[in-house]
Amino acid sequence: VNAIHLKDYIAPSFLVNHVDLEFILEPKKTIVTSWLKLTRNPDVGGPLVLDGDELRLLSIKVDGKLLETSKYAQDNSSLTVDGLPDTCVLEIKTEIDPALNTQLEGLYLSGGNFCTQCEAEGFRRITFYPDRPDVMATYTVTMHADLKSHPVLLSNGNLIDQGVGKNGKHWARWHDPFPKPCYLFALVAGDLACYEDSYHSGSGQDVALKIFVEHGNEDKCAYAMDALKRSMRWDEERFGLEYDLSIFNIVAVSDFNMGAMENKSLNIFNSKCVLASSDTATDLEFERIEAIVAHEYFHNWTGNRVTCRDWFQLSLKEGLTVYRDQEFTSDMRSAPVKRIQDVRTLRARQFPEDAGPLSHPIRPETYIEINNFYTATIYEKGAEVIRMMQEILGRDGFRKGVDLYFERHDNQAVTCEDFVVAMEDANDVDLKHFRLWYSQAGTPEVDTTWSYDEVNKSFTLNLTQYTPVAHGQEGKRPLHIPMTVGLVGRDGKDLPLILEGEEGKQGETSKTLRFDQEQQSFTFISVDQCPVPSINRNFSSPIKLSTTYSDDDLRFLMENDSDAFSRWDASQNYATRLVLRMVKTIQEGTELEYDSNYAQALARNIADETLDPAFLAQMLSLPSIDYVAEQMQVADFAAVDQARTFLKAGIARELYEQFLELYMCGKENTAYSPDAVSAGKRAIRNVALGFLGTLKNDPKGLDLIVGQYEVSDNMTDRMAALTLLASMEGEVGEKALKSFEQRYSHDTLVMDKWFAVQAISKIPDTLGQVKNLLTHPAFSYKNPNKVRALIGSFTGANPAKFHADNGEGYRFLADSIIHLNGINPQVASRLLSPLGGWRRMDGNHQKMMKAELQRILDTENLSKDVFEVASKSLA
Ligand code: B3K
Ligand code: ZN
Repeated sequence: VNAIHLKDYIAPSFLVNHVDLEFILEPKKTIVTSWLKLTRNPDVGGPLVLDGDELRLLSIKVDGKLLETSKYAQDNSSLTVDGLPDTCVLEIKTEIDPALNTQLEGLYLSGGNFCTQCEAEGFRRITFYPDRPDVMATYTVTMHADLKSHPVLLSNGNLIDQGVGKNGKHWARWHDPFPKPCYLFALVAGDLACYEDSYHSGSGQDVALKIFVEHGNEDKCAYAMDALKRSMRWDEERFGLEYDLSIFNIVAVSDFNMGAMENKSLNIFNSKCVLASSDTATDLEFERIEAIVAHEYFHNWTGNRVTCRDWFQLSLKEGLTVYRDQEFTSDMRSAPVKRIQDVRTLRARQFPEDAGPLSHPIRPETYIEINNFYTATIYEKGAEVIRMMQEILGRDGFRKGVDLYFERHDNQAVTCEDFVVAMEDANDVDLKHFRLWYSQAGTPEVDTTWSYDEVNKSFTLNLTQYTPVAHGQEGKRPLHIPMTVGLVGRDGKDLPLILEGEEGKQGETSKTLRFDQEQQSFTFISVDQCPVPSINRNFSSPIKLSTTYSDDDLRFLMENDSDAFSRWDASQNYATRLVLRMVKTIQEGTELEYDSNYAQALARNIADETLDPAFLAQMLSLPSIDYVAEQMQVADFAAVDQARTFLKAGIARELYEQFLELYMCGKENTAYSPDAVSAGKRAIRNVALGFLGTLKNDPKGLDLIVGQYEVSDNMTDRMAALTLLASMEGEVGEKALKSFEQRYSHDTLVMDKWFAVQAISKIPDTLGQVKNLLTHPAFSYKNPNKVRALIGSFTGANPAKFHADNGEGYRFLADSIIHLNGINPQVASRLLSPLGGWRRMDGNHQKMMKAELQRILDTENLSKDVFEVASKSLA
């Protein structure tokens, strides 16, 4: 198996100026003809090499003349043509079988409709082509299909012609005037309903907006449409970026490997990320739809107009676009709550990745299968790196850099380096040291100590940074870390900050320090009392912070920190500490003791009526089992689960009256609305219900849960209740699951929730239940959403069950991966990560996990995707 290396990059030998494509669409036999207008790249010699995968070559012509077979060579992944003139038109005819395409990459069928997914390397499964993002061409696409079964024909750009042909066929021709790499090509042909609206841009352009869905789903498009219009407005206002065509289409399909895809003017979405109604989607799903619609739309500039030179630069478009969608959501909803959610995700997904066998820098240097690199590191850490630049340059400086980036690179395929250079040039700063964030993997660990000098009234903060050796990368260097700090006085108010050496300056109450050496001390002067420092406010850098806070300090910050993020983080920190202490007690076999100080600090937050309910809901949500286990040398999921449940029940008992009141008072009689304020009210009520639900033998709590399940008029509340009920043994849980199944058996997306809620259940035989559900008529290995809902939820979101001592969880995951390898390698490979965590387990679990990884590696016909992740995990 060959690895690809960044250092081997060479520009393409031929450029494609224009592509004409013709499709005769039939499920089992589609004929694709392409006419490539080629020009030799003057800088690069060598033959024309086209990529191809599972294609049947029918013929090749050069400038209209059939090419003799001696003039070209074909193997199973490429077609090489030698001796071409410097400019010519190459005509290639191929045959493909969309109906057989279960990988869902290239041209495939979803519910009988043709659709495509080309990023990263799917276009080579449609026709022979230089399938690399630095080859950019304009496209004209003609599709022929059966009129009755496939009345809607879509591709990128504008519809320029259409007609009806013989034998019940029709055709349409689309032209995209913007040069693009082939990974942004898309085609859809099917029987779809259309939900329409329009957008009037700041400069006066009208854009027709259309969302295409399977018939019957028209009533679930309004929210996505509204999110699209708000995204378009926001990008104009925040970044001065307008849409550039008069039509923008979204198509929702049921079978899709990821969330969505930003194809030029024809975004294709997983239906899960489009369809929503109060009866079928939860608040979190509404929020996710809003974010993904925005993300794909924002790619029109960050990704499409300016794209990546090669796939090592993936974070150039993904990190930047995630940063942009995060900012959008903060503006639409609560900024502190969004920051907290994003940090939760980063800690849950990216930190473990960066500490494990698949650790890689945001700009990787090597890969075997690029699809394995659509990771939390590229996306979420990539966004953090962009955010740090914004922190360093300020909002205006950052905007200037973005403007210059577009001025220089519109319609180009560029590198991460080009982006950083634009930031430097626009602001006249040097980001040389900062660049290390692009090439160095691993999460920096920052240790802090501090001291207060009573006599001189000064406060000194000592910072030490260290990045652990990650897989394959030694010799870590100190990074340029923007560290935002504040000092909180006894009365809970921020003290003015004056750094030693900056005496003349007006004291701000939050300051971003430039921390760029292994060890550094920062002294603040004129500090008239001993404060509690608040460090890495708003999570100004993606690091692991270790502090010498006492429990009292943490409680103090939980109640007083003016930075909402740090206030929440103090709460997480404290709860984590308590659970870890209890884990130790469990492991030592002594009696668990409950510490009520934490609950009292929570109580004072509950009593604070100025707090936003959505924020309070975050304050009251304990750190996950995974997060706490991450903090242990040797992870013990069972003990963490037990300790966390004990703490939760203790808090529930102690704050019983408060939770009842939160639950009762938050009740609203207005109709459901998915907006952030209403969602926040539901969130806090459901958090309260969750605490009440931990109390065994409390009929009142159980009544509330059952009552909420039965009467709620929206999926958020119904699902919150069902989640609690599904973890209860016996009739009450079974009854609710049965009724939910009956109510929603017609709705495939809602059935995914039904699968997932059973997979994360705490009942004793969850795995047995999951295995039974594999034969449920609504389950299918061919549908990625189903696989993730049932198998992925059990193996990735039920750690205490997955790591069961008998190893059954591991065996089940390996069996699933081996089965899926032959159906859909991308989906199979993505399921693997829980097994890669074996280094953090005890010897017995390690042995079982490694054996399963080995069993996967011994499978015949292993895909590159699964091979890469499994072999790196075991190494
Ligand atoms: N760019 C796509 C992801 C493609 C994944 C290919 N395996 C969606 C996105 O990030 O917007
Ligand atoms: Zn993206």
